[in-house]
Amino acid sequence: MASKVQPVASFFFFFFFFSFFVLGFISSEAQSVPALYVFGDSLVDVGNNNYLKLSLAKADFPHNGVDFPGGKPTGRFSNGKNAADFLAEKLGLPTAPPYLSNTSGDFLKGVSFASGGAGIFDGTDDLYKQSIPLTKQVNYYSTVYQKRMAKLGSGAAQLHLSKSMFAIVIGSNDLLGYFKSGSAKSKKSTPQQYVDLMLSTLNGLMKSLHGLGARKFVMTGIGAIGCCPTQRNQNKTEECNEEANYWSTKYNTGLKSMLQGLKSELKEINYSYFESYTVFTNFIQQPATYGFKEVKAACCGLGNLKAQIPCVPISSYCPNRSDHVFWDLYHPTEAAARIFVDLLYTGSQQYVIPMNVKQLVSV
Ligand SMILES: *[C@@H]1O[C@H](CO)[C@@H](O)[C@H](O)[C@H]1NC(C)=O
Ligand SMILES: *[C@@H]1O[C@H](CO)[C@@H](O)[C@H](O)[C@H]1NC(C)=O
Ligand SMILES: *[C@@H]1O[C@H](CO)[C@@H](O)[C@H](O)[C@H]1NC(C)=O
Ligand SMILES: CC(=O)N[C@H]1CO[C@H](CO)[C@@H](O)[C@@H]1O
Repeated sequence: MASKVQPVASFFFFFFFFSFFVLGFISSEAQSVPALYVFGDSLVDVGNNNYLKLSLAKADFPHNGVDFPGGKPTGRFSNGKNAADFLAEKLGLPTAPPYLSNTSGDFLKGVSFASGGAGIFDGTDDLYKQSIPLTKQVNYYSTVYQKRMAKLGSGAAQLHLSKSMFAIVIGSNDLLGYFKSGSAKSKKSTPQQYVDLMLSTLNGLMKSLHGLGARKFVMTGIGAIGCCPTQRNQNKTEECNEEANYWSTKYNTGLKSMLQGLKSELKEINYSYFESYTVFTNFIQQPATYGFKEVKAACCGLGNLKAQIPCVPISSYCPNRSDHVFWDLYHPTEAAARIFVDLLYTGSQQYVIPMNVKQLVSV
C-alpha cells in the first residue's frame, strides 16, 4: 500500500513546493517596482542643476557631499545622500539619475527631474536665476513617456508605468518666496489665495501625469520651513517664523483634501501622503529620540546659527553630521533624510496616509 501512496504523496509534495516557488516568484514580481520618477526641488535634486549654467542654486562644490561615497560633491544639497537616494534604496532601485545628465537616455529604471530652486510656479526660481520648474519637469517627463511607448509598445509601457512610483517633493520654495520680505507675490495675493493657486496648479500637473500613465504617487507635505536656520536667524530670539509655518500647515491640509478629491475623480490612482511637518516638529521637540543634539543651527555655514553665510568652500562644518537636523541654511542632513524615508516607507498613519509606501508598492 505504502508504495502506491508514495508517488502520490511526492507528487503533492512536489506540487506544493513548485507552486510555492512559482507563485512566490510571480507575486514578488507583481510587487516589484520597475521604475522611480522623481519630481521636485533641492530636497531631492541629485544633480540636474549641475547642468544649468546660469543657476545660483547649486551644490556641486565642497563641503556638500563630504559624507557621500567618495566624499565628493555631486550636486546634492546634503552632506551625503538625500531622500531620493533613500527612497530608491527602499524600492530596490538605483537612484534615479538626473534627466539632464543624458536627455536622450532611456531611463528604464526611472529618472529624476528634480531641480534646486524649483517651485510649483514657474516664477518661483527667479531668485535663483535658473531651475526646472515643475511644469517643465512634467514636459520633460512627457518626452520620456513617448520614448517608453515607442520602445515597449503601448500595453507594456502602460503596465510598466502603472507599477512605477511617481514621487513629488515640491512647494517649499513657493512658500519661502512668498514670505521673503518685500516679495511682489505677497503684494499681489493673500496667503490663502497663493496657497490655493499652488494646490490647483499642482492638481493640474498631477492630472497631466495621470494622462501620461502615472498611477502611484508619493507626495510630501511642506516641512516646518519657518524653523530652518535662515528663518530662525532673522528672529532676535532665534525662534521659528510662525507665519511661514502656519501657511505650510494650511497648504498641507489643502494638499490632503486635494489628493482625496483627485482619487475620487480619477479612481485608479493610489498615493501615499507624507506629513513632513509632523516629523520635523518631532525632531525639534524630542531631538534625543532621533539621535539629534542640534536642531537650530546648520552644520555647514558661517555666523550666527551658521546661517549668515551659506555652505560654501570657505565655510566650516560640524564634526558630527549625524547629530544635526540641518546640513545648511535650508536642507536636512543625510541622517535626517534617512529617518524621513524610513517613516515614509513603513511609518504609521500618524506620518503617512492613507498608506505607507511599502503598502503602496503592493496595491
Ligand atoms: C544616453 O542614453 C542612451 C540611450 O539609453 C545611451 O545609448 C547612451 O550611451 C547614453 N549616453 C551617456 C553619455 O550615458
Ligand atoms: C520672533 O519669533 C517669535 C515667535 O514666532 C515672534 O513672536 C517674535 O515677534 C519674533 N521676533 C522678531 C523680531 O521677528
Ligand atoms: C555622532 O552623533 C551620533 C548621533 O547622535 C552618535 O550616535 C555618535 O556617537 C556621534 N559620533 C561621535 C564620534 O561623537
Ligand atoms: C489599498 C488601496 O486603497 N488600494 C486601492 C488602489 O486604487 C484602486 C483603484 O481605485 C482601488 O480599487 C484600491 O482599493
